[in-house]
Amino acid sequence: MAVMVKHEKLKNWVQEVVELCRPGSIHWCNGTKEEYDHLMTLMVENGMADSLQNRPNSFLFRSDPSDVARVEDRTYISAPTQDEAGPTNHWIDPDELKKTMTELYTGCMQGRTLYVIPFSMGPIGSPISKIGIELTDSPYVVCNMHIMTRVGTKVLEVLGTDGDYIPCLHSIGAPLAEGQEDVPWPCAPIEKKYISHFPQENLIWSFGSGYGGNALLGKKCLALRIASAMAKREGWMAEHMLILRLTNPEGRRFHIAAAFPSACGKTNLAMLEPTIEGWKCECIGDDIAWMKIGNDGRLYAINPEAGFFGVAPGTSYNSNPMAMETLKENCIFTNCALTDDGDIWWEGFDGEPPAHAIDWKGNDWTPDSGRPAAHPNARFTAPAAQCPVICPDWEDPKGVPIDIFVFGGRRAGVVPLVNEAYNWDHGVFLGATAASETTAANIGAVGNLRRDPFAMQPFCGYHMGDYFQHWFDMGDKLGAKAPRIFYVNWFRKSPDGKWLWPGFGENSRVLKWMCERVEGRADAVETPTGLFPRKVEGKAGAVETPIGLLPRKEDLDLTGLDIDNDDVEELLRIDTKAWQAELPDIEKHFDQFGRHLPQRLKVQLENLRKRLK
Ligand code: OXD
Ligand code: MN
Repeated sequence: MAVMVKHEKLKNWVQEVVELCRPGSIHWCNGTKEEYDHLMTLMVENGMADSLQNRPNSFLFRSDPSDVARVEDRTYISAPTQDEAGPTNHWIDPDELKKTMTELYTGCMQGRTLYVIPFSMGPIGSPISKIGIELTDSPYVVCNMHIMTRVGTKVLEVLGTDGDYIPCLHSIGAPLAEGQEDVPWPCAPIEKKYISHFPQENLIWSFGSGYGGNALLGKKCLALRIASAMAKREGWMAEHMLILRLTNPEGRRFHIAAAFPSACGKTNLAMLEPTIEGWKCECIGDDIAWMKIGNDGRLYAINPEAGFFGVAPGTSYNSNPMAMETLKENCIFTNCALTDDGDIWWEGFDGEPPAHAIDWKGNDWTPDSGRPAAHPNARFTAPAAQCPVICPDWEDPKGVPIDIFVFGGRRAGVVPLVNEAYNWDHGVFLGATAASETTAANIGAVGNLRRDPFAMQPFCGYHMGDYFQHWFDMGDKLGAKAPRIFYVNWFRKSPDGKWLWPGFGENSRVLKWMCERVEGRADAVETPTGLFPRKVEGKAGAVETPIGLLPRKEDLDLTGLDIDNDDVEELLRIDTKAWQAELPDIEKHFDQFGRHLPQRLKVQLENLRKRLK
């Protein structure tokens, strides 16, 4: 053991896991480049990874075809009672789940190395940060954790002899018998996969999958599911949100935190290049925000991660040039295609498709193959510090003050380009009723509409009804200093299936309207009058509609944008009948929360019903 460990509890836990999982050896990770290079060399030699000849210090992995995404059906919030986990989470009694998983863990690391990864979510030593220790038998996980979190001996120093940490146990669930040949991506079959959370104990047990969201336990498991439960107990917020800073031509800064479901463009928005004159955007994070109320009463956010684990297909110099620049070197690619000149490729990449490639399953591929070369949920893992538009304050331990919350999802119809909530309670209603078409980020059907409240449906570590109440409680504490709340839909289509809004950098036009609404704060309406449409004066105008405040065409800066007038009208049109048709579904959605549904959400639903009459 090269590292001196003075923390008795940690040493004992590692010893217990060694006795249970019986690894061939133990490695305490120090987080150095040498460690990363050594493990990558090992994986390339063992045939688990390809070293990319045309991308410096970058590697391509192909997963087992069954292990390509998060497995929500096998993900558990094992609170003491099912009522505490709520209707949106899978639940198994903690004792029963531990018994089942202990059997699975028994001897599961045979023939493999157990890696001990000390990591910090958030800058090491920041008052908002948390320390985790992941024990894993996957060197792929170690290398990804090097990029996605702050790994190293420094973390153990901060922990000292008795500091708090979140224990995260992970195994790919594929012991290697003596002499048995390994496979490039060992994992367990689906029925043996368990991604388990014990929020009462701040404990994570993951078994059987090597895929990022199931295996890099700092991310979804710690920074969202366990952290959301801690945040509820301790009075802060852990959200599935990107964080960005927009600076207007006068130099005023606005900080925006936006929640969209997985694979709905958070990374693209976080690295936005504004198309409007004089506006600048800087990225602070692309997936998770931890927020606490500061001494001045405002809400401060940090990005607990250190890298981006983004969806590769669709990423290009056209859709996200800053991501493409970030990916130039030092990256890990998973389930992308390999070109003949030793680089990666995916659907939606710039330029012509290669004439020949090796697809994500390792087979020959040509554009005529009739199947995608990269898996739709192929991913890149990239150091955030490499992003050309990373904000200089992205690692500021005290965080950045949030001015605006944005919710949204992927909806081909009904939901307009943007609307503003009338007030905090209405904003919580918008978040609580958010709906989106499902994507390839989870194993399951793609394109089905589902309610995904606050984009947290797969990530909330306790009862979603209580989570809604937590939002109200935070709003009450923040009072007049609470961020303003907006809802967007970049994905509206015409009846013939054409995107109505160009998206990407052009989304800056919508963000500009939001910032101007915030600047004109004194003129904002507090409660709907029911007399609509009524112009609300402010720096940027808005009209009251049954669903919220909408910009008129003239309120949006569309200078230089080639867009049909009819399309803009359609993007801002409220179809009262279509909205009335949403009501029964919202009611059904709310009903599942039973006595946990805050009364204030019922009031909001009734208000919407009245406004739609
Ligand atoms: C992610 C996800 O990986 O949300 O960020 O699935
Ligand atoms: Mn995510």
